[in-house]
Amino acid sequence: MRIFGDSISGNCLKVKWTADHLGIRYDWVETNILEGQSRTPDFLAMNPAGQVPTILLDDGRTLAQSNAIILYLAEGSALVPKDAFARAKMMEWLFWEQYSHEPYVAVARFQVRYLGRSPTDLEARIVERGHAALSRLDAATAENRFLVPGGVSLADVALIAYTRVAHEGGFDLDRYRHVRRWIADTEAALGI
Ligand SMILES: N[C@@H](CCC(=O)N[C@@H](CS)C(=O)NCC(=O)O)C(=O)O
Repeated sequence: MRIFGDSISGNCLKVKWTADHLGIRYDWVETNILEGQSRTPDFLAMNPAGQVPTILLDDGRTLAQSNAIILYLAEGSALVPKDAFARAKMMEWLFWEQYSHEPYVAVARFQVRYLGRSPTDLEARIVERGHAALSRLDAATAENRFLVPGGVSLADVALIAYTRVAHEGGFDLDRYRHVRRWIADTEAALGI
């Protein structure tokens, strides 16, 4: 399998960490999004959305969307709860991450760290919603060691990706002590 990913992207690192944790072999193809390498004709033939991460399986099939990819890779492993309700809870976090966390926490980081914008110049809505997402995570991790009770799961993989670097977008993680504890526990559990 080949993983097309940019190492600056949390969405791509989710895929790398999942594969590494599960001992899945792959070739990493560094794809620089700032240089438009996900928008070349060859790349668009693989993923018309022009985005990383994208994986290319040995039989030629391709798959995009970080959370779809990690779900595919982790099928049958301990990162996906066996119990139907716990699995659905994990999915609840995965969908929430894409709609209510990543568009704010990751976008703020991208604008500050990679586009050179000052955190004080970020759109107020991005900052507000980013803090709302971090507050929700703080409340959840005050109650449970991992997001889905029972052990580390893909919910933690997906949410840690941009949360652990939220400070790079101007979010002060000192305000979220349960989140900081959860980041440390999740990093240890995943070996990242
Ligand atoms: N929802 C998608 C988001 C993918 C995405 O936005 N990828 C960004 C990097 S994090 C990208 O490829 N940007 C380059 C571009 O759109 O040209 C996922 O979770 O994989």
